[in-house]
Amino acid sequence: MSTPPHTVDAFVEAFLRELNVGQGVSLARSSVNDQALALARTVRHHLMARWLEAIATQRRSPVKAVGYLSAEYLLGRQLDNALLATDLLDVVREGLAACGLDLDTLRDAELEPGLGNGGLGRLAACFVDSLATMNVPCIGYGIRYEYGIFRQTFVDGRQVEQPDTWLTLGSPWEFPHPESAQQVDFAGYTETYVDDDGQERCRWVSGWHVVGVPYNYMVPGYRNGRVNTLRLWSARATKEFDLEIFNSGDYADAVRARTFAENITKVLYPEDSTPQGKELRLQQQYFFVACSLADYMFEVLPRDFDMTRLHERIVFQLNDTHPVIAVPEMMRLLVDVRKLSWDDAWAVTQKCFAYTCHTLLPEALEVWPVDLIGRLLPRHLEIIERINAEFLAEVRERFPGDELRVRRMSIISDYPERGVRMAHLATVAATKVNGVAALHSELLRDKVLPDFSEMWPERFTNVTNGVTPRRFLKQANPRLSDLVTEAIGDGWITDLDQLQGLEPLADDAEFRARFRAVKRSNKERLADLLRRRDGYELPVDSMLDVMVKRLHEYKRQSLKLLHVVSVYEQIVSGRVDPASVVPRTVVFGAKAAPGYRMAKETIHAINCVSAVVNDDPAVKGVLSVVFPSNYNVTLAESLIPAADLSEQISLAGKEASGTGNMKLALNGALTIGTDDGANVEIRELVGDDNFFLFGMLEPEVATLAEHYVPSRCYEEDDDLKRAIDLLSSGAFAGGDRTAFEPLVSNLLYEDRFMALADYRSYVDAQSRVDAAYRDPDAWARAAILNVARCGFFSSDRSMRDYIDRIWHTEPAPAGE
Ligand code: 26V
Repeated sequence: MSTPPHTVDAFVEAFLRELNVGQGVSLARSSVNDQALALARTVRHHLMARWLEAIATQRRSPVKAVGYLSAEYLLGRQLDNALLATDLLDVVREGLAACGLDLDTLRDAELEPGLGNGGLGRLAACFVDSLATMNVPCIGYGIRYEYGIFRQTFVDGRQVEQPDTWLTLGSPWEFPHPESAQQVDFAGYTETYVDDDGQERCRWVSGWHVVGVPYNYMVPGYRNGRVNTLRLWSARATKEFDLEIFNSGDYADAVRARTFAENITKVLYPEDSTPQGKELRLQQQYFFVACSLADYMFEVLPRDFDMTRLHERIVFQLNDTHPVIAVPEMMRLLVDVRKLSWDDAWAVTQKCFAYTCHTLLPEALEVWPVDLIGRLLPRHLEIIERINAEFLAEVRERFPGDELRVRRMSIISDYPERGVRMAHLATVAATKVNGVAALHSELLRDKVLPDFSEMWPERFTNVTNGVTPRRFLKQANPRLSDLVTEAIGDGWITDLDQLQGLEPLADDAEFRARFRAVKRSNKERLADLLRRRDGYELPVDSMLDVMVKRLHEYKRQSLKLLHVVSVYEQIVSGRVDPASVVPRTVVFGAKAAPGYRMAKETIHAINCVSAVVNDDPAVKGVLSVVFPSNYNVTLAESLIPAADLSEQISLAGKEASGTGNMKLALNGALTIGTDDGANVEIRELVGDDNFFLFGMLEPEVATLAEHYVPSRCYEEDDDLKRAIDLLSSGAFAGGDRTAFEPLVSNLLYEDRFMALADYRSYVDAQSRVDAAYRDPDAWARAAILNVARCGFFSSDRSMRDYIDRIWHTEPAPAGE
């Protein structure tokens, strides 16, 4: 198979053929969806030959690969990415125009695969992009959810969730491979038996099983001819299972059985950070991990591969605790199936896994009830118990007589119920454990897993997150990309440190003017979109102040809202002359977990404030608040390039890293932020003068936590008091004084994340922002320096760090 020619004529011919033969319609009678599907199929032909080559090479070559295990991949739209990787954009635009079609219309027809909740899933997508671009062999393993993250709508300002039916019109980017299906067992019991050579062994007699069908996605490297694979598993009922029940005559039961099996990959859990301990979630985790390990160990590797050398061929990266059940699964495959001794199997297993932790919130660490694991995965529970027994023996040997420590470190907790602490299991099994930003890795070592880091200090490391410059600069911000490329060439696309070459241009008045023109035109593009999409009128002359991320109390959208209410209150009360205020448009984008009450109350409050503020002539042209619904990767790609100010205002010590902070800074937004997550490194790199720091530092937070009384902040700060009083007055709720009661009481009497404690420092920092924005030239200079100094935050650099410090893999040019 060869790659088709890069010419307009060849494209048009191939596109029309896809439309006629693939979709079965003529151009004249085709719908936009027909056209979009045919276009996707035409483009993917350009990647196909390379892909097949890479897959064949992977099987032949002895080069070590990365198996990225992640329950989430937040991919975003595929078409643009494929056009970029294949350098087909101009050919396609021209070819479509020749057919009387518009590329942008077809682009908009694509529904993004939203197979993730937020940062963690998007990070996985950035990482596989970088590995392909860096020519590193990697298979991304995950779950093909039939329904991804819910579509958010607002009804009377409140969030209402709609199912995400991304597959209904067909997904041209996936390739099912039913012939490579894997069987996955559940439940039943274990028994011992004596095998052929007289050895007593254990086996698992399962209660029921399903099959996993892989769907392959192409992960193209940037113009390097490499295409890696993302393999997402979908659950089906087994044929035998079906047949048995069909034969017994109970047709309805047979159909029900099928639904039961297919439920496993039906829907992405929209919770991020508070695990619910739901059985189906554990089924999902085991399902995809069992499929993935069997796939690599028994399908990708030769059948007779010597498993004591497995670590020479693969390292599985555990993206948070979600795939950690892979550890006992690998032990089961090696000991029960491949008949290795326990010690040999454990020696290999310990070399095959590395673990990334993505949180600092204790409630986000998964603990599965022992009863549940015992019921669903009885063999795995036995294996976990043995791993734990041997591990605790090691702890007792190292720290004799320290039984408190033994209890703290145990993989199995006793309280509040017997549970398997997945983070402990991961840490015990992994070669390396990493946090996702410098501060986070430090806190992970010293506060979350201190006993472990004392025992194995060399096991702990940091890899600061990164984002792919292909999607988040080149693709999302073509105007800035062109300006940058004109100035320093296009090497930055795969070597983001080259952005440093822009530094001198920050002092060039003409370059600054052009930079400002780019920002403005990005705002106009966003204004067009929000007008069509949400009916908002975005004032393109004002400062665009952007807070986009999941809704969480620790991220403190409520603090941003208090600032908005303060500014509004000062103007309407006449204490501040609107003519003296720097015009701002505040943009929120956030989904709340459907069961997270306070998060949903916050959304409601933001929408209510927005409605009143936007409608009040007293602040017209000075303050507006927009909250487009359904923030997702596609919307991010339009919002981020237009932003002037990036809000990164989590309570210090709570945001593991953040990656939106990196995307915004890279696109020339200045950050107002706390000393938290990757903000710390952003500020170090861009410099204090080009970053608005505020708020308590992490150690201060820890100290204040011992005696924090939020209502005192309210009593002692007039502006804060006025803002909260206005919120409670009913002014934003048609006179209803109870509308925001839960939110306001929470702030006044609980405030777990200390929004009120940081209020004064935050609004003061916002005044510094206003002052800086008044000087457009100085602002542009600072924004350019942000771009120039953010090369470090490329996910290519993150991948380098993983390779050097954790995986020890090598690039392997495709086809070799
Ligand atoms: C937890 C759970 C719990 C059960 C249901 C589904 C689910 C899904 C995800 C999670 C983990 C949330 C952890 C997470 O997303 N952390 C974020 O990771 C980003 C990438 O490292 C990082 O930038 C953010 O700071 C961090 O909050």
